[in-house]
Amino acid sequence: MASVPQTKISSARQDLYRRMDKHNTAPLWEVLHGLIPDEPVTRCKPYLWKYKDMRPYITEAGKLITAKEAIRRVLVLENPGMRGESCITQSLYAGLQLILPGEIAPSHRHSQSALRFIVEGSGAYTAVDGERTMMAPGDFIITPSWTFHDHGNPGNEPVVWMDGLDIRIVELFAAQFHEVYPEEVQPVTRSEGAATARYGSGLAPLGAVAPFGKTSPIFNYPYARSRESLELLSRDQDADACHGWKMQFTNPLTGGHAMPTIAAFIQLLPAKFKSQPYRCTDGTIYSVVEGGGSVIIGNEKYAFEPRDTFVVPSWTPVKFEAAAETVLFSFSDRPGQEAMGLWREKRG
Ligand code: GTQ
Repeated sequence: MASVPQTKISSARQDLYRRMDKHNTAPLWEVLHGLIPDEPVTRCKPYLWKYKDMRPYITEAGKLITAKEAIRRVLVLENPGMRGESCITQSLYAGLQLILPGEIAPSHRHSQSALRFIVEGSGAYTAVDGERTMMAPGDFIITPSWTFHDHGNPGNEPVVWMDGLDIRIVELFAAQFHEVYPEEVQPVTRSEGAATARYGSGLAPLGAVAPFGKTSPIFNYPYARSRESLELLSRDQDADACHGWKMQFTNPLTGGHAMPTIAAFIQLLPAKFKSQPYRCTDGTIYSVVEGGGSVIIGNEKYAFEPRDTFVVPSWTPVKFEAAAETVLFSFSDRPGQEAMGLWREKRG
């Protein structure tokens, strides 16, 4: 081979590529490094959406379109590195949904799983598979895959929550299904609190069959309980240098993550806390619940306050500086990575 001149090789290669190309065939060696990079590569960029910038757009959208017409009146939080793709990380979707007093967001179901994290207002409900739950700020609510769900606001104030969906994960597998319920609102078949009573107090009915398959049978994890758990945890053990006091929402029937595709967390950072740098392979979306401070994501520094949303891309170092005692909610695609043996983290 050494005797064949470089230019000749190169034009012979080009000629081979052209002929193969007609048969939908391509040379791996031209793309190998891009396909198998040394470390995570993603178009996902760090970003922080200030709620005080978002709130006027949400209000204006509320005047221009009804929940009924929109089906879901949501402002999609688009990652600046992936504009137009309706995603906040490569695998996850996030948006801010508004429901005004008297409105209904009609019932449907889809194979994508959804979470709701309530950002502002109370008096609205979400219904899942025949049971309604009222929403209050800080509540973490799950809509399991393929369960009919509708939202309604019989109260007297606007309610806004962050939606998190595994849209890109389901799309990757081309396993998307969607169906509209024949009526606007599904009938209520169980009393409010039934799911929590059956599964959410360390009990389960004898012979319980998981009502939502791989998803937690509890679909509302109220903030009052999460906050109290953080508070009590913080009294008995030292804060973790990277996370403060951090807990994951679990499925009481398995002890694992509450959803099969999305992990959700809540953490408490003490006032004046400066975290050690941390990175992990699950790009993570945060919603600020209480407190304030700043976060350094890679080379970007953002000040945050309650109701802001920010995104930390995969394998990007994150550092927190809490000015006041701070509570952060977050979610990521960790369960899928763990199931496939891919998840990694690095401290320091
Ligand atoms: O509430 O069912 O943000 O189906 C996107 C798609 C919310 C919902 C979104 C949805 C929903």
